[in-house]
Amino acid sequence: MNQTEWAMLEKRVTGWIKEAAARLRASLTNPLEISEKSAHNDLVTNMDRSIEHFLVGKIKDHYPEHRIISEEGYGDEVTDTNGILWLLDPIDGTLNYVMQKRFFAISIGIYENGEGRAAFIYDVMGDELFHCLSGKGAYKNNAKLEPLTKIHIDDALIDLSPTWLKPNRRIDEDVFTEIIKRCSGTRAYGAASLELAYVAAGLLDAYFTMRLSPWDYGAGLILLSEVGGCHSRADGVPINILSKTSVIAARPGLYEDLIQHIKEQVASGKRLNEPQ
Ligand code: 2AM
Ligand code: CA
Ligand code: CA
Ligand code: CA
Repeated sequence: MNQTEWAMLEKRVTGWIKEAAARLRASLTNPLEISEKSAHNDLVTNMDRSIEHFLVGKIKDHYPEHRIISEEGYGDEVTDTNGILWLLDPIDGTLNYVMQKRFFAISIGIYENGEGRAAFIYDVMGDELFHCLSGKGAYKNNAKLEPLTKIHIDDALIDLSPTWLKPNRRIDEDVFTEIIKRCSGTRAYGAASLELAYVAAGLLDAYFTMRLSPWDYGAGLILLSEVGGCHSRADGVPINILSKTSVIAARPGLYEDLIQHIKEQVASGKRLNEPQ
């Protein structure tokens, strides 16, 4: 697609997201149909499905040749990154949507032949849209995000998703003890796309989680790259955007320090396995 077409896409997608968000806000006053997926805290609602159905319909109407990977099953079977690929999460942070009625997002990342092109992460209740067209700067609503600068690990605010403490974790639980003791503070917001957007916006310094899917991180990684942030799997290997993976994302400098720490832990015999 040429520049004009990307600019048109940016307008369209922003409109679709705002329309979907209005439906989500309205839904909070109605009873939800909630069911469990893989675990008691892995939920899906009628609204996850209905918002995905709405957005996939819009994408297919306007871009029939593009392919979609999405969480709730309205997307395509995709096994390669050729052409234009949308990574779509209709509600990122479903547990927050159900329990907290806030801190959930619509997340859309768009890749062309495996390269990030556009990202949209909308905090529905906070009314904050983090977005970028790659190479054109990243924005939080109308404010341009600054390039990320280096900081020392002792001054870092680090978001650690507790997936690294779960019974099926693939990492030894003391891998991060030293980091947690040293850093400025830890957080866990429970919506991966927003946590990545917060790193991009300099509101968090790093984010670490042991298990995400393409629709969780697709947009966030593009946004982060746009402001000079770094990301990879926990072992430092680049993320394959078709895979379930651990994700470490951080400011430059801090990223290298965290990877170095993990590598030292693994060298001393600690366990670190990728999700299957
Ligand atoms: P979701 O709400 O779209 O499922 C917090 O748990 C973060 O991890 C959310 O962004 C959530 O996305 C994501 N996540 C990924 N896999 C998950 C799983 N199996 N159970 C719960 N959350 C999951
Ligand atoms: Ca889910
Ligand atoms: Ca998600
Ligand atoms: Ca979801």
